[in-house]
Amino acid sequence: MWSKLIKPVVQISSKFERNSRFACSLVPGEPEGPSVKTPIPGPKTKELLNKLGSLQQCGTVQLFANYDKSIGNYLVDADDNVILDTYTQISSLPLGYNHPTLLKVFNDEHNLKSLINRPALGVFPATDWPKKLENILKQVSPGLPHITTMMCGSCSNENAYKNVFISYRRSIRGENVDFTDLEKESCIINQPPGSPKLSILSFHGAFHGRTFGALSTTHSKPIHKLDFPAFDWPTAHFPRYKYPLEENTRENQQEDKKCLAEVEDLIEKYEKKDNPVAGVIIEPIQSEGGDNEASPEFFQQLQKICKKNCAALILDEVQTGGGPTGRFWCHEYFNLECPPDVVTFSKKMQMGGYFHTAEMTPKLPYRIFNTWMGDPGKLILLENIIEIIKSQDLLSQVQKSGERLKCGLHDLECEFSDLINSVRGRGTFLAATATSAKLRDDILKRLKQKGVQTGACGTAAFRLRPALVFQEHHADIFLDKFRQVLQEIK
Ligand code: PSZ
Repeated sequence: MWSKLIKPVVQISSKFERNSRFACSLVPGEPEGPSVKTPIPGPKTKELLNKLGSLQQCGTVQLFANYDKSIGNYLVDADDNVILDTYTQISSLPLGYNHPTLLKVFNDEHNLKSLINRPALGVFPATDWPKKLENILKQVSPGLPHITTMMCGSCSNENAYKNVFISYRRSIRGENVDFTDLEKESCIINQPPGSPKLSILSFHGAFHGRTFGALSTTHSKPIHKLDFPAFDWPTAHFPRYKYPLEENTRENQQEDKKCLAEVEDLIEKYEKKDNPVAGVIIEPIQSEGGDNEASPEFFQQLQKICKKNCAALILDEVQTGGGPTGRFWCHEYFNLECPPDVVTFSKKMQMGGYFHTAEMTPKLPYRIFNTWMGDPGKLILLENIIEIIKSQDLLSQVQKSGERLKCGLHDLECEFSDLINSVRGRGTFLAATATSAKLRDDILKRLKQKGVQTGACGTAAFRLRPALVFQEHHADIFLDKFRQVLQEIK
């Protein structure tokens, strides 16, 4: 549906494609490549780390950025190091830094006023809000008619679960049956029947956020979860494939079957425990957990299991959504027989939220609600981002750059098979596994010193999450630096 909307406008000529050093950038003003002047973190970043450290825990800060100087695919740090950014703010920056169109968006007075008069959207939306939802978000909907806007990815999943529980309980209670007095009294003190025992099934290795409900479905690292009470909700195994996929089809199909059988078993077990599964949440590519893929057939079967058991299927497209896989939504690759019940988004979409079926819409107001419920300023940015994705045919660009990157990574995994393996992913949403966690960390550190920012995921994997304006010549720079690093380590 989405792909039909796109008309190629910007074509890089084949001459440029062949000699990518001279290729023109989609974001004007980009440097020719990275340049590193100091060790990273450099002296200015260290000074700032000291200052920030006196105010808060800042052990996760890698560097301080100069967002005035950063441009396109290049992040400039406090020490003026120019870094090719293939990680883009944890995959949340669709057009790179300081895109000329986005820089001008708030010169428009109406847009500026939408930005500074931030409404409580559930109560006082602006006159143009329905039109904006229709023209911007509905336009990219994966076939789902209703939209709930939210703040971040965790908050979108969290509210999607509540939405799923509301509709599950309605289906049990009956369409127009009112709440009982006992329900109203018991929910206030967290007791059934008002606060019922219901569960969301999720997968080992999943990441769905850090807020309280979402955290019970996050299973990627102990550091996210230690010390926090959690729901007794079922956790199934996500397929773990052998690579290369083409050479391990039978084994990987067996893996799908095993994981799907476990989902069915858990649904039955939790039904018997009086904690029925109202919904199943899954990432199209498990991201934080190590960029683990599952086949279209796996997702098709999972949808069937959900339908059979009256559990809603929630696809978490927070990290995969907005184009990095080469389709606007990653689950477009899965040929599902109908859209999932809920699709959650954030990151590249700038604002959080979820698309859902009409049946999923609560009958009563004020059940899914908070102060801001999104941000019109972010939707204005998204409007412009979507325009650029279409006019510059960025989904095709992602596919082309992704192919270049993946081919190059395959070459490197052959040449350095003692160091890296299991190259995988779609579009530029790519990853590979290092032979140990220590080696992976070393690779990322060395890449940084050569002016390339990448990300880690899972126990020993690293991932690429460039912007949609990442082109073939950027891929060549990345592959060249990566090759140098592997050569040094070998
Ligand atoms: O450590 C962290 O908190 C990180 S590192 C990457 C993320 C979080 N990703 C966020 C994320 C996600 O990848 C998926 C698939 N679902 C939900 C979330 C949560 O989004 P935020 O961080 O916006 O709450």
